[in-house]
Amino acid sequence: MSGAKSVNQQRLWQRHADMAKLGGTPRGGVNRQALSPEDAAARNQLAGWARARGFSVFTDAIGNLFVRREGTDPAAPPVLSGSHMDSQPTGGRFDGMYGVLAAFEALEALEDAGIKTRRPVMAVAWTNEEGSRFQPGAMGSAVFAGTYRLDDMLAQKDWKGVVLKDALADTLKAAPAPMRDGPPGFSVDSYVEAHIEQGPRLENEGKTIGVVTAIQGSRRYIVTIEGEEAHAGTTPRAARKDAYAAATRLAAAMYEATTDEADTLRFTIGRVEVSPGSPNTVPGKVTFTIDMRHPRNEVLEAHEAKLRAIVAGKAAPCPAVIERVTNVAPTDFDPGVIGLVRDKARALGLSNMDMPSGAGHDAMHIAKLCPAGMIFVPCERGISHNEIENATPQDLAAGTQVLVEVLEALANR
Ligand code: HGY
Ligand code: MN
Ligand code: MN
Repeated sequence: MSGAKSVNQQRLWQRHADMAKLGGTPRGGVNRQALSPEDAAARNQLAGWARARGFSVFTDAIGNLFVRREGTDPAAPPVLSGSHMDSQPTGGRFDGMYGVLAAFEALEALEDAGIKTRRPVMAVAWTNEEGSRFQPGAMGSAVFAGTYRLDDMLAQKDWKGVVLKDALADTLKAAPAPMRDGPPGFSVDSYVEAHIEQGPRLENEGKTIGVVTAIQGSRRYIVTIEGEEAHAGTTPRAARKDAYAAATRLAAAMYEATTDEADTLRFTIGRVEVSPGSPNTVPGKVTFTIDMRHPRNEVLEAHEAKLRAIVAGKAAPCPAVIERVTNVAPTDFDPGVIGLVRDKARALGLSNMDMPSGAGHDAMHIAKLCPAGMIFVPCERGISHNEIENATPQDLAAGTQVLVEVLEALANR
């Protein structure tokens, strides 16, 4: 029996429904933020399913959760597949979770088909991919790849001041798993991540499988503007150091400076904090986040210079600083893995197309360690990072069939 034929569409769909209850929102989405009780519940759920199948489960010092199916050569570097279970605050039930459940379904399908692989095959749920609670995002995979230092990440705080180290300790206490000794990271033969596209191209072109060739570059910043609290009724405009007025000048200039004809540059101000946040006090401090993306690093570089010039020139009379929090270069995936994904999709008679990824994924860090690639499936109207995110059981199963065939080929080469 082939691995693909053992993919169980109903089981996979039901697992999504079970996981969507953990952090489920009234509109049918999920709010399962990194290292929250909901995240811990998802970890326990996955570990419980894994143990019931006789797979081994372990975690590492940044909380990445691994499920291992043994190979005939246990010392061989494993083939790894997975994604993330943390979500945006108003997230969908498929972003990240599909990649984790597809990887787990692949392990189950190999088991059900009685397929032996030389290399172990592993599923992984990376810690804090979204970076919406704790920055930076794709944290667990980046620490695993040696891009970010573990201690630096443990010291990160969320918007309420909670230290990541404490949130991680609480999570691992609520979702206990054997801890792998030593710093995160081990030798991996290859990595393949399944994910919903989070864009409309597959649906528009009527294709089932996205053969992902690359991920665009992404940079994240925090702008901090210092004003001076003052009375809203008595303080003349000429005497004000209004941090929010300065923020609006900066933001307006930045939107202008990042509006490109081809509409390929992505510029987002997603979070703004105004303090003290009182209606009748002139804001004394404003911070806002910037998320900027483009397929070419030199374009990001050039636009970063523009942002810095705007902050330096348009915030007066309020001093302002811009700090770069992340800088992930564009990722090109391994031609061998790309070819394997395309060949297996074809062999399964699934329509497919090569495409880059607009969204960031854990694969961008793991691609630094080993040959890596991604498999996309469509999501309804390309909507994601939204509670109405949707996908079909058929497409999820199709992507998983390609995944299990690719993993088996990689594990036996
Ligand atoms: O932001 C991203 O691209 C990813 O969905 N976290
Ligand atoms: Mn994701
Ligand atoms: Mn996401």
